[in-house]
Amino acid sequence: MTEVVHTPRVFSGIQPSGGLTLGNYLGAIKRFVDMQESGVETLYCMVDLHAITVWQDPADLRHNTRELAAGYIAAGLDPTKSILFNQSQVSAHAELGWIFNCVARMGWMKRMTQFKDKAGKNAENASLGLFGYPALMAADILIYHSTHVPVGEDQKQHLELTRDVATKFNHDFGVDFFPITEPVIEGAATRVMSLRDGSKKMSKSDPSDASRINMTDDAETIAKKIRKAKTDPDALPSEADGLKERHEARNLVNIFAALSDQSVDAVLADVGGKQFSEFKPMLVDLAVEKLSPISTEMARLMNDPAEIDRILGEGSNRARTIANPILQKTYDIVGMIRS
Ligand code: AQP
Repeated sequence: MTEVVHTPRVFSGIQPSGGLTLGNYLGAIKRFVDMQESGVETLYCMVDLHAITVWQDPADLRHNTRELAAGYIAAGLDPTKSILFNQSQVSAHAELGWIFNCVARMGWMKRMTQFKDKAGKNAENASLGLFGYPALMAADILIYHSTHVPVGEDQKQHLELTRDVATKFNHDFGVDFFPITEPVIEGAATRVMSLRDGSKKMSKSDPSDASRINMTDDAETIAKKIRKAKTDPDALPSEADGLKERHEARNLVNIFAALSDQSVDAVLADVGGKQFSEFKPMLVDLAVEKLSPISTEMARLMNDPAEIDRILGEGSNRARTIANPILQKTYDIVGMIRS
């Protein structure tokens, strides 16, 4: 069998399951913009079908989907350069998701740490959708024959499963159809941690608002949250090695590095020896400088929800033109009659 060479194509998505956080911005959206600007074909999705794997109030879901779209655009994603759309408008995701439910194995799903974290102690009461989440995620990616997926560190295991699904499908049907996708996990902030607990990921669904910076927070709120962020009593080290056992300190330095587009080493060369009483105000100034224009633009865009819906509709049309032929070919490979 000759190996098919797939044209580079980037796909990624974020759940409209709450407001955007600094973790989503640094771990995902900022990287999305970099890839858009590199000139490769890029598709970015609001994964609303994933969001409903846990309960979402319908009015909140609509609002959060539009706000996420506004966040994408305000952060630099350009609907004329990237295809921006919401997942449920392109039914091929759900259709391929079903086929992948039949390819993926129960044992693979049971190993997913995100399911264990999100289902918690009451796994029996979790939705079937939450359990099967990674199969739909594999479909999101592979329905476009995507070759690269920029994500935060927490999605690494799901990306490995996507590769397993593609490999098994290709093997089971004796084809070289789906690409083996590369995760792109890069930058100083691939895992932004909670401001209240350096061992926990910053998350939009954390019950404590003080644990995260929301992309809609105003300057005063950002300043208050950073001032109150948990730290330790020591001065900052001059080298990254000195942050190894200092989770909270490392987190703030990583955030500083990512926001200022510097390496951690470069930041520490500058701030090594400073106390947090000096470093935190520097971080506040930087965060406000970088995030305020985004939140202001998000608010402006949210004043015109019809325009956001129009952009998502147009993006969905463009996404369907790529996805539908791949879905038809998949049905054909599987043996479904298409008359
Ligand atoms: N703390 C984080 N640091 C770096 N990257 C992060 N991402 C999320 N949190 C961080 C990245 O953002 C993208 C979208 O994530 P998602 O919304 O689809 O789901 P998630 O990873 O489960 O994010 P949240 O904020 O924790 O959402 P909830 O609370 O609803 O579960 C992914 O690329 C992710 O890596």
